[in-house]
Amino acid sequence: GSAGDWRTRTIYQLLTDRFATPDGSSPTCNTGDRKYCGGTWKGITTKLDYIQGMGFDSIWISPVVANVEGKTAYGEAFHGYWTQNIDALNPHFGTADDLVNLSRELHKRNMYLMVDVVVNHVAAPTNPPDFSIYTPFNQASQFHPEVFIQGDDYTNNQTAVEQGWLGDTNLPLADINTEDPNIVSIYNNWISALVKNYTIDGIRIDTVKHVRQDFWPDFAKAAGVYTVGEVLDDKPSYLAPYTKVIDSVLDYSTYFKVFPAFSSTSGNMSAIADFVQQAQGEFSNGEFFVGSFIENHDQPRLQSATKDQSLVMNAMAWPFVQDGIPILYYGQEQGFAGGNDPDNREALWSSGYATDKPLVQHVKKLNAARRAAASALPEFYANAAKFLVATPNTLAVSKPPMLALLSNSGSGSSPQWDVPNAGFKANEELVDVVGCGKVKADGNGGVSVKGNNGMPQILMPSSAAGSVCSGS
Ligand code: ABC
Ligand code: CA
Repeated sequence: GSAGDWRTRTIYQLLTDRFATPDGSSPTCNTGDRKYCGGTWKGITTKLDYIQGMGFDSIWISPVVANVEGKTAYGEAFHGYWTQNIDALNPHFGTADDLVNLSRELHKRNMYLMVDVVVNHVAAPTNPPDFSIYTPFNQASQFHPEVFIQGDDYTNNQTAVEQGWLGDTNLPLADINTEDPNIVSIYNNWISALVKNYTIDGIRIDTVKHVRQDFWPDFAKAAGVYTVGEVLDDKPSYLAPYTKVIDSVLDYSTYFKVFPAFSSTSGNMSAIADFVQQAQGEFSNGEFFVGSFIENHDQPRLQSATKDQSLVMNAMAWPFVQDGIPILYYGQEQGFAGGNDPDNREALWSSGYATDKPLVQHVKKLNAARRAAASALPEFYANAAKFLVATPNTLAVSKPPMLALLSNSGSGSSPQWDVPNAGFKANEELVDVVGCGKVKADGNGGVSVKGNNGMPQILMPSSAAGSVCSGS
């Protein structure tokens, strides 16, 4: 799929090792052990109903290539980011047939497959690395010299960020010489074949800021599908240039405002508006193709910071009411609360894949709301979100026909949103697709709403809400 094809989609991010076992068993998985727990591509294939049932039409899976084996200083390579051989698949996740089959089963359901890819480095269980173990890069000359990226390099030495090594002396991530034209062409051929062999619809690219920017356009072209890159930084101005060399980026700059805004009742929500507006101005397609998220496998889960369900429900609504492509990290819907890596990588089978939980139902509504909005008004995806109210404790985000009313004032509170020019028709009947209550626009198409128990509201004309509130 192209970036345009992905814009109408919503993504469920999962860690292949932690999502589902092939036989439906539920082995013990202690995240602290950092070991393979038994999830596979076949396991994912058997659980597509669960994902689709929440309204997602795309999944993002862990890197698929063969990783270093055995126990390293940081455990086993269950997450898939410790490449050893780019020409072989990770046998812990299944066979080539299993991956082809997953892709095929997704496509039968009109779902998309996004695969995570790493080109920046390989992982070295020993220091110095034994370069002969890697395929196809098996010579020291194909790597940058071993110099680790240091703390302030991140802010003042971009060359070090690109040519220095990630990891540490316990487990170096040997940095590939992506300046070498032969290596560039090997990678371009590799990504092109990978996408074709497994009919991949989009790629999530790891460590994008650690490779020179002008490496990326040809790589993205060789992939030929939507490319969304991980540039782990909190400044829109740092992310912006990368939106010009690949389709888009994971929206880390907004994330760094969204997470604290909803982590406590004293968070600052107006900071979200400031950063989103900056990104709308500076990114090459505004915020339209960014991957928008609240959690991922590198960051602590929201419920490690707050257990207040109204804050959690407000935060979860955010990716669904803005311009980018919503991404939900598996397990958030089950209330998982792990902190930093590796605690945030729980096995989903421990939840029993229950679908009657409030957060599962919430996600289902959010997906349905987005779809209803777009079917009522096809320009929905192309209309840039506007902030009609932005205070430390309230936001009103307009993305017609949706008006999202978010707050972080917490359970038990009654947030108030006064939105004089909300853009509705005079006296129009509106429905809040989260709580399914009714609201009436005033004579100028504005609304004045008092919230209940700190919950978010997503207003739409009743005529646009379709069956979102008539179902379960
Ligand atoms: C392992 C252990 C960890 C242990 C670590 C030392 O080693 O599991 O417990 O703490 C993979 C695995 C990890 C593993 C690493 C290293 O490999 O998943 O479990 O950690 O062996 C991507 C992936 C990530 C993956 C890799 C490596 C890269 O999403 O899952 O990790 O393939 C940097 C990279 C970023 C990378 C991230 C983990 O490290 O840039 O691509 N993620 C600053 C820097 C960032 C840096 C970040 C964390 O610190 O600027 O570049 O990310 O080190 C904001 C600032 C940011 C700042 C953040 C923290 O604060 O704007 O700049 O980020 O305000
Ligand atoms: Ca590099």
